[in-house]
Amino acid sequence: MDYIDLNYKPGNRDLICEFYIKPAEGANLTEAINDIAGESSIGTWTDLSTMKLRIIKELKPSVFEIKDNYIKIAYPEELFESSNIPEILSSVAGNIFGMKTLSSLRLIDMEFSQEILQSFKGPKYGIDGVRKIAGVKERPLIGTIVKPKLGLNYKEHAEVAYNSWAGGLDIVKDDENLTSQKFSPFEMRVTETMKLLRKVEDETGDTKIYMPNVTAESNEMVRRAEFVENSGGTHIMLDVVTCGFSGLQTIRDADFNLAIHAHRAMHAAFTRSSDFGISMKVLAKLVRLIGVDQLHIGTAHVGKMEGSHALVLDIQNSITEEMGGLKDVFPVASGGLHPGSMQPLIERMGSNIIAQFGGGMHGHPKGTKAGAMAVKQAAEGTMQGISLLEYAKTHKELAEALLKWGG
Ligand code: CAP
Ligand code: MG
Repeated sequence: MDYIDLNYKPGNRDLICEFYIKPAEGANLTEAINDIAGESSIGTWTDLSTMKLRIIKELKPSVFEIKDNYIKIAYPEELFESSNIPEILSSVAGNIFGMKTLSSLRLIDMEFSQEILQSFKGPKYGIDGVRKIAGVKERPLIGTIVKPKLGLNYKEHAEVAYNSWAGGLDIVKDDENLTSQKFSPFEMRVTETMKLLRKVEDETGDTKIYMPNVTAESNEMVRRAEFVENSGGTHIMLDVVTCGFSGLQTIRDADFNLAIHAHRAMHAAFTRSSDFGISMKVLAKLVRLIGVDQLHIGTAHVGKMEGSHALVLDIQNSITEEMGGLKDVFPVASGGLHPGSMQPLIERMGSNIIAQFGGGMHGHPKGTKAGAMAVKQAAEGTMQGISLLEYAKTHKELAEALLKWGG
């Protein structure tokens, strides 16, 4: 069947997908394009005696744009169960990646139809809502990840968190692979850490945020989120790729009074390759649609993870620009950051971000609290437009950090 119709004008009842496609040896582009459009909708490898004109008329997608190896396909929304991300992805990001007629296929962008957009809750808080919880208007929110990633018992964990908040940080989060291991059972860690959070709030008068990692089987995630809410928490974090879109939607639809911090561990298994995969931008739009309030998007090449400045800004736009009336999502920069990274980071990503420092804080020569002070000082200096070297002349913790990691 031929799905190419360059005169088709998509409307708001179409789900639009943009693909990068390269035909395999011996296959031509038109054949490969039609294979994708068919396999991701109503077709298969041969014609069907059971096909009906009605199905072709109502459900056939249109390949309406072909520019070199980039194509856009408009899928009628009736093809999908609008509130079901797993089904939508099983269509437009399913079998097609395995087809022999392709040597490359990347799903690089997705625009949702009106009905699909209206089928999801989207972020509950968004950037403004998280800033309101934190009581921070302008500057970046500054946070840390308790390190080492694994192994601290729950009391040691809580103590590292206390020192991080006492040194001036807004946020402490669990690492992506810390959940409820024997050395740090979830409820005991949350209880102890929340106790010290309240202590440091009393001592400083500042609002502090703890993001426990609830990643687990879906029912267990609901139970853990409920425990955090009952413990007076304001946030949870979860690993959206490893816990899956259904798990995320179960938590979002439970509608806890908890902002959701989305870690993206494992994303690079399919976002990074230039041959086959799904872009981080598509992943970002999907989790915004389902409803997260904060999302890791990279450090625009300032830190340790791949992801160019242009790529990260494109993702940052896709989670903050208008999208069907959904709230925006707080961009999170994390990975290999230290106080000396603050200036280039804000120059590249702006100050409406959450910046997280793990090793680049707990590795400070004078320890965690000094590391937190150095991060806070770096943020203050940067927001005042003062160079970090200059600001370090009167802020020794920052000076010690710059000496160790540079600026
Ligand atoms: C950072 C981190 C984060 C990564 C995630 C880690 O620690 O906690 O998980 O930043 O990467 O485990 O590496 P460091 P991304 O500050 O010590 O590097 O944000 O790109 O998803
Ligand atoms: Mg981590």
